[in-house]
Amino acid sequence: MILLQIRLRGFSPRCDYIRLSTMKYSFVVLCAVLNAATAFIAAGPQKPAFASHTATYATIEASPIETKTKAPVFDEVCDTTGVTLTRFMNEVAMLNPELRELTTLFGAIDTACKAISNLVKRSQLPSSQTLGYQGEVNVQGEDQKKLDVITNDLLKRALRFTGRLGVLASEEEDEPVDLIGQKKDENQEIIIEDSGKYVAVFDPLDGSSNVDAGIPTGTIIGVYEHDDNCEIDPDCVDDDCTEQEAACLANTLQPGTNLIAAAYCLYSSSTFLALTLGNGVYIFTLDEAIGEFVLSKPRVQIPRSSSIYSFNEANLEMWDEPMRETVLKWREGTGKSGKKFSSRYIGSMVGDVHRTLLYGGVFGYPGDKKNPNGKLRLLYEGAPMSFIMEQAGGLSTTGKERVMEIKPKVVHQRVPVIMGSADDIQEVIDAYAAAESK
Ligand code: AHM
Ligand code: MG
Repeated sequence: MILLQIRLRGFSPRCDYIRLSTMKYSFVVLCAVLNAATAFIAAGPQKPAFASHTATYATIEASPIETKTKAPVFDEVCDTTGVTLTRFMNEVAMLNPELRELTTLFGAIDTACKAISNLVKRSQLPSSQTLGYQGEVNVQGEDQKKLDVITNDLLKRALRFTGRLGVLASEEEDEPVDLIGQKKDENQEIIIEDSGKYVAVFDPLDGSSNVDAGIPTGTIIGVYEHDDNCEIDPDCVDDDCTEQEAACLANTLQPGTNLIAAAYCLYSSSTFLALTLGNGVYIFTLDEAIGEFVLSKPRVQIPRSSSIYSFNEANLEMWDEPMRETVLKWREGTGKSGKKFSSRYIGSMVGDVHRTLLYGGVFGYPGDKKNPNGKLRLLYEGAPMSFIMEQAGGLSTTGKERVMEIKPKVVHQRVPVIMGSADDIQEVIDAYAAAESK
């Protein structure tokens, strides 16, 4: 009986979202029995290896997190087509008219993620010639992969043609791109509306050093409100221009607490799109047969504690003392939970965070002696992923402060990031606080 319940919740997220309190109770029971029977036959008498993880994620309990928007509830998730991303966004827009224009933006994100997924998948074919280095170095001194450049262009185009964006900043662009300014010259075809513009920040292909080996990679996107002060007059000269450009730049330098949406796409065994609009985290899976992202894990909740950590442990000797001590305790099983932790590290933030959201645990790239601010970028890696993590009931910290509250000073600013299960991250925060008070 216990086995049946675990399987029911863990392996059938489509059906477990249906609320038992609705009048569709009998339909739910039918779904439950069918799921349980199928899972039981498939699993045989053995206890499933990940039973403890699958039993705790994607639950439907009310989340204690702060909500910014109203979230739609779907009663017929068990039907054949499921809830597509397009339908989800339409329902969000009906409930939150102020987010109506976001639907268009997410239409573009939907298309871009599908196109990038296709590119990444095809990159392994000898005829594609998209693997390897571009021969260029980006502003951060990193060698750009061909796919970094291609996916950056792809995402930029997809977003700019929505007409809903004023400025965008990307890991692969030296400076934020002012779409309004560009409209006046080489890109006449861009339609920019006078109101409702957004600022998008993104990392088009995070973890691209993995891509040649076919290891999971991802796209990270954050969306802020656009400040209308950022209109660049095409006739401006010298200081006048600099001033206007500075106003535009300020649009991208907002703390994570100002984010109105964040999303990531994970290119792995399936293509996933996870998003938050400030009211829970929803994960969609690409159904390639119909070419649609279908809601597969509504209102994901990260387990409160776990026994998995995900760091580049080769840097452990150089980490901040509190971080190093906490991880050493987790290794030995002498931390707060008394559990002996296991290590899982892909080296692709999106993949590592996705697993952390579902199984629980801690993902981090802490500061160290050589790089006190770690490696990850605040604007388009740290802040959007922290928004998603917090909306799933987790925490995200530098050790000393909440990542979401840091206001970036420059576009490519780095930040130490330690995020994951609330109890485990609290242990890290406590260790930093104890070290500080010594
Ligand atoms: P990138 O944006 O240049 O791809 O770098 C970010 C990636 C993250 O996805 C990952 O967490 C980290 O770099 C891995 O770094 P390392 O190879 O030092 O472990
Ligand atoms: Mg990156």
